[in-house]
Amino acid sequence: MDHPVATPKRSSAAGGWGALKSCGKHLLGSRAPLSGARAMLKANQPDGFDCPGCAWGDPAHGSSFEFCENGVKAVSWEATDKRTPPKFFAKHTVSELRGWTDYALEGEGRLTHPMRYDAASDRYVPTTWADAFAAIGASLRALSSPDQAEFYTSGRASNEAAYLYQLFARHYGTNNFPDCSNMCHEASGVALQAAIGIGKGTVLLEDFEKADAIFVVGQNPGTNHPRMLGDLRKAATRGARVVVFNPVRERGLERFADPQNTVEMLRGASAPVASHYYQPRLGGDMAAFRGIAKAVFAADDAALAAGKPSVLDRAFLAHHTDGLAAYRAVVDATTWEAIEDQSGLSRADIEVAAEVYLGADKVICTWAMGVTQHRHSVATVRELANVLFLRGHVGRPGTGLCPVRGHSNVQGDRTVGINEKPPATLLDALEAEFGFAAPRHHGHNVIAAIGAMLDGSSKAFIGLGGNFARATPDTALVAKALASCDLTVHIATKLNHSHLVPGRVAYLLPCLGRTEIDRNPEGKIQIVTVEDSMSMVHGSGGINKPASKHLLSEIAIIAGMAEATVGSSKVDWAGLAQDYDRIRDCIERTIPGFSGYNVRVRRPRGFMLRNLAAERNFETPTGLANFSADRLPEATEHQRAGKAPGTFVLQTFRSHDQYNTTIYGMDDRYRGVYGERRVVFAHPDDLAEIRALTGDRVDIVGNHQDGVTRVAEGFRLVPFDMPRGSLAGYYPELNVLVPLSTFGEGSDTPTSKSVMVQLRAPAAA
Ligand SMILES: Nc1nc2c(c(=O)[nH]1)N[C@H]1C(S)=C(S)[C@@H](COP(=O)(O)OP(=O)(O)OC[C@H]3O[C@@H](n4cnc5c(=O)[nH]c(N)nc54)[C@H](O)[C@@H]3O)O[C@H]1N2
Ligand SMILES: Nc1nc2c(c(=O)[nH]1)N[C@H]1C(S)=C(S)[C@@H](COP(=O)(O)OP(=O)(O)OC[C@H]3O[C@@H](n4cnc5c(=O)[nH]c(N)nc54)[C@H](O)[C@@H]3O)O[C@H]1N2
Ligand SMILES: [Mo]
Repeated sequence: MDHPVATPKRSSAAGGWGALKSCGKHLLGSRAPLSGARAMLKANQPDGFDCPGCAWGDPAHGSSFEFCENGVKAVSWEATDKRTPPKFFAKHTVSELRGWTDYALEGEGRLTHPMRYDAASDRYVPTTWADAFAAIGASLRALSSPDQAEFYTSGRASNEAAYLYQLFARHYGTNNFPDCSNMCHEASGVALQAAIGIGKGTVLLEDFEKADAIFVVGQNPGTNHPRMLGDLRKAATRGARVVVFNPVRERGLERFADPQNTVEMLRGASAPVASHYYQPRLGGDMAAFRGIAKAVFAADDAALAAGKPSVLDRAFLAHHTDGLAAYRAVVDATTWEAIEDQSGLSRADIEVAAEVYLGADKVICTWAMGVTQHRHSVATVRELANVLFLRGHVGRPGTGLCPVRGHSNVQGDRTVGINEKPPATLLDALEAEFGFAAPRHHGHNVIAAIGAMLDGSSKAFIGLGGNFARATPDTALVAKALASCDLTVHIATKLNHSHLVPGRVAYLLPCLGRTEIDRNPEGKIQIVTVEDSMSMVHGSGGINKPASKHLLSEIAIIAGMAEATVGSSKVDWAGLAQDYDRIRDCIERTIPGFSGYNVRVRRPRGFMLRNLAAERNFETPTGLANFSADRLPEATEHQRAGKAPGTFVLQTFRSHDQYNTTIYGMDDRYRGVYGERRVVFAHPDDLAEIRALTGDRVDIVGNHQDGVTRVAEGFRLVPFDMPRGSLAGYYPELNVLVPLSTFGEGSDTPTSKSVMVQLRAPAAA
């Protein structure tokens, strides 16, 4: 029995002419139409750079230009000809700049000179690279323990930069590696490691061409992984079922017009993507998938009772998995009533999803932040894996688990050692290769790093990219944490709010972006490498002229800081920075899977890191894929909010015009919002009630009962197709409401998708 999606009322599909128009606007708006357009032609090409937009894989065949509106925005953002030179900083004090929006700060363009914060004038002033490195080295050496320093990584850093960075920090003596991944897919890594013995997905891009059903859970690919939408659409067109779980009706998942398809563009046609669209409550996915499992077990019991073959993959379950009996017991013990209440979906609807699952020979399940940013995210990802195990949908063509990564190299950074809990094998390998004693005790993740800065036990923060102050919860507290440091260092391409809460000694170090040519002192062009969501490692070389002649590569900056801090007796930092092939050789000798790195990475599509789980070789302690047997949470935030009158649960997501804390523009075209970001989406019936009490604008007030007052003021209410009792709005503006005190069990990820709030009328102006 099918359950087709109703034709959306909004007239136009995602993609299409709107996307093309928007691209033109962004290329022109960045005032770099030529270099931006030329750069776009080289994005994700064998001889070009890896698109900094997202971590979706590249097609195996053809070098056809893969069009992506948001890739254009990411590239033109970097290839802008606007600059933020020293004279800009001479004009504006840091206190004044703190009053600017994220949009306005980055709108000033690329940073051009290394800058030092001068407290007396409250300004950043130009400095030299040599002075900056010397001062940073001196400050780090002055700390009483290396564990007083935090080494943050944002997931855009290349394998080479990330490897050198972890080498520097470990040589210096700490495993403090807070990482954007702690706020992102940490739950996926933790859950998959336990379930299948590797914290990564098992799917290749080719599998999307073979799957019969693709479950897309808690993800908005139309905005955040537009190239994935093309693959989903192709699958839908050849008849595969695309089953969406998302509380919000996201237009890109409903219909998509492919901007690369001329006929479609001229006809104004578009194709449906989702065959089934379920709108669970926030945090209701574990319950929904538990319901699918319940229906699958019931179907199996019925088949066996009728003397028919089992609907489960009994051979896979017997030879490759552990824990089925305990899982079955916990599924049996979970009532339909609990499942319906927590998921917000009816038993009948869930049974339809189970029929799709049972009717498919090959199933893929993808997910992203809608799954990973809750308290019970690890248990939820395990439940997705449980359900796929039942019919052997791991390690077979056309099947698998697919956490869709965020930053373009967040997966690679982990692979090469950005990990606060490093395995002993990595530390042993580093010691054998370089001859220093690597620290053995675990370090800080994001939540721990913030806590340590706040209580004074950490005194230095180094940021390899990113925007720590805006990406993390409780914005004001994190700003206080950074400002209380003895040393803050930010390696960045554009100015952001993290740079405006300087420590006692503070440096802002501008680096080359991925689109720019990186030459070593002898003039040789260097390439870096990245790993995508499908474990493919490939090269990336810039083609644009650097934004300023004073820029250094991230690698050169890390090498400079390292040499000034720990000296060169064990590691030849300058030599490594001079030729990245040498860094790759070190990676090859110390990290498994990189044999022949320098040769293989120069092949057109790079190479795939061996993923044993994809071969049904599960490196868990049991040597088997492990079922989990977690109970559903007692109550999700949505359920708790439902019981407290006037309380809502808020999710913070991305608009179509942003890249994390980088705001490209004020529109969210697919959701019909233009010219503003201070909006909050609500169900029309809730909206009517709220409006009656508050009017059109509201203040959103945190309701976490942890003693902290949190308010986001003056948000306009927008009606949207989503479950009652929930709200949605944009990150990073709403991070003032996300509490540091609530985080994922086993993942420590802030619960950005289930924030308890109340609404009130704005205080009269
Ligand atoms: N253009 C662009 N591309 C990006 C980024 C960007 O900001 N801009 N960011 C990059 C990064 S770092 C990441 S991690 C990814 C993020 O990619 P996504 O995970 O797609 O990012 P979000 O915008 O947070 O969207 C979350 C989606 O999950 C849904 N959701 C929220 N809560 C729940 C829930 O409880 N259950 C279910 N089933 N759904 C839920 C929301 O309605 C929304 O559609 O994108 C990457 N790519
Ligand atoms: N409430 C809420 N909070 C969230 C999320 C959410 O969904 N809701 N999502 C979380 C997620 S998934 C993530 S990944 C984090 C993101 O957290 P981060 O990775 O810390 O943040 P970004 O906004 O991606 O970082 C943008 C900055 O990176 C710098 N930059 C850009 N390109 C380069 C480069 O090539 N090199 C260097 N060195 N710097 C560069 C620029 O200065 C830019 O200002 O935020 C998390 N925070
Ligand atoms: Mo992310």
